[in-house]
Amino acid sequence: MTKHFDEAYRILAANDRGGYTVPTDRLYPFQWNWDSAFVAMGFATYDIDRAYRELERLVEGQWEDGMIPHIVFHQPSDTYFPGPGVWRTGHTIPTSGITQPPVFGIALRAVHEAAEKAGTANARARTLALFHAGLKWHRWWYSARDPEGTGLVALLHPWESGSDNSPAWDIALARVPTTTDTAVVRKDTGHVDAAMRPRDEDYRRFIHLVDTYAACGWEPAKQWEKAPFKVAEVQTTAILLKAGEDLVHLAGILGLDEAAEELAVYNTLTREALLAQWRPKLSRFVSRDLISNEDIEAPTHAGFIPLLALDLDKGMADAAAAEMKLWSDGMKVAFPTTKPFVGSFEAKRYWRGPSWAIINWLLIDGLTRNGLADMAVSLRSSTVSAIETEGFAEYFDPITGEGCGGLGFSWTGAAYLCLAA
Ligand code: 9WN
Repeated sequence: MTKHFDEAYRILAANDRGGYTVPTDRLYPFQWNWDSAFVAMGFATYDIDRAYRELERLVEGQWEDGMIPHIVFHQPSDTYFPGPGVWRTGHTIPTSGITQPPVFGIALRAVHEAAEKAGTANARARTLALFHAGLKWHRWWYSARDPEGTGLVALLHPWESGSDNSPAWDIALARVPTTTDTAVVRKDTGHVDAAMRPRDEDYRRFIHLVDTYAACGWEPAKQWEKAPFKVAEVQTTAILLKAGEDLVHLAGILGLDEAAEELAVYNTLTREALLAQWRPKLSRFVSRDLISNEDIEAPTHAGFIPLLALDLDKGMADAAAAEMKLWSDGMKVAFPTTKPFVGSFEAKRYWRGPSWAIINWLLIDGLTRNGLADMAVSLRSSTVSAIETEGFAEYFDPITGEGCGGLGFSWTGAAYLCLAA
């Protein structure tokens, strides 16, 4: 076991590029938003200063309007597509123009608590500065991505979900044209097996969206109006709510009553809206396609992420647990990101079936919150033993347990440090 802890420390050190961590060498050579939030929680288990630093460096890329972008291009690299020249966001620190799940507030609370416990000097001041960045970002989510005040936030690009080519987007993404103004010159398939990655057609649609929003000058209201892809998404909304709860908690500690009240209003609205996405006949939550105005019923892990932020009544919690068990039965490594053996399930392709340590981490917290301790324990041990057996892979084939995608992966290291402890 010590050997695996040492390996996790070694990976985080090797992926350090000066206060921020790349997800893995070459395949992802920049700072990614939600990766860094998970990584900060990993650092918080042994190096508080470095944990704060990870979040501080991420916030260097925050936009005036409050958005924290999904990638911050601190230094150039030619091993990734699409780079800053494709995004054309015109910021002093080059960034992408879209965002990613707001795990930031959850991470900030974890880092702050670790700092308090260790009696770290300056903790309060560092937390305070990051708290303001987090608050600004939550305001952005509600104004830019829920302009009608529904309580559910919408994604304008599948990459914003962090679950890029999940079957959840198949119908909505099929409406996006495959034409692009930008040449699509993929680099990912030079690093990992193309059979594990999104298809070329998906990439053309991803880049069509980037071109569309760049033509809007990255202005949120214009993008909202022109977006050919608009999904009110339950995974992101649940993460936003949990992060919102954690920021309220921090506001209490920091004596910021007005901020606490403002966040609590958002949280109440979102809690009700998220609960309304529960579908008893599916025993899970569903996202909504805001263009067709239909539920997205594709069976993906995202339907269970709301457990992270809601206290379900026993009937709902038991139903969700029974459904999760059905998906996990017979799997070597839970939890599959798509229900096994439905038509869209692919055990090795990105987000269409594989198990990811960070998704398991969110599910474990959700199961624990909802009194499903046995399932939480077994998911935790399945995750830890997958890493110990296969190494710190980006994700795992749920059927064979094989480690896939990039290796020496930062968030898998962070997940190990937090889950195996
Ligand atoms: C696009 C870095 C990121 C993760 C995402 C994962 C993958 C990027 C890509 O890698 O996405 O953002 O190029 O495939 O899907 O969740 O943050 O690890």
